[in-house]
Amino acid sequence: HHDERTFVMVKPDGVQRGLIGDIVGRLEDKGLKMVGGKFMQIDEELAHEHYAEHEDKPFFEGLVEFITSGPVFAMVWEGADATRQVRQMMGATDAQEAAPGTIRGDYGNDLGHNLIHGSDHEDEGANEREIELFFDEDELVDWDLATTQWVYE
Ligand code: YYY
Ligand code: MG
Repeated sequence: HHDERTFVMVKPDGVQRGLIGDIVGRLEDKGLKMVGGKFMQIDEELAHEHYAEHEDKPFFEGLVEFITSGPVFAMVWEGADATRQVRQMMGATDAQEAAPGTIRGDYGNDLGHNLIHGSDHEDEGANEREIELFFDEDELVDWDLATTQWVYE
């Protein structure tokens, strides 16, 4: 199946630094297919819901402040094993530790300002939950990407 969907977001630092195009380009180059995209501002309530798992962590307040500090580009991408593939392309959470060649490793140099969010592949159903939180069903586009037959056997 090439149809696993995952939630991806260019965070406010990535938007401010003009990296939307680069990040989208990397996912396109991988052969993944965008099926939804929304340039938007996250409010306090959505931030709390999205990062609910981190509610009790000491960095939570700063995380909410950062993610609501400017516009983000929220997306849904589709492909084989998409959630884990995107996580691999993102690199480690701390951009200082992320390997060169990953998005965080190539563009970031900080733990909090790490440019991109992707659903956690180790958290069962996180992808579907996050997609539902950010997108209505009618905002997702069912379409055939012409190159898919050349990306997958
Ligand atoms: O999924 P991922 O973004 O890689 O990391 P999470 O552990 O889910 O943490 C979410 C977010 O919180 C992370 O991208 C940066 C920030 N954060 C932080 O500021 N300080 C930490 N010690 C851990 C995470
Ligand atoms: Mg996470």
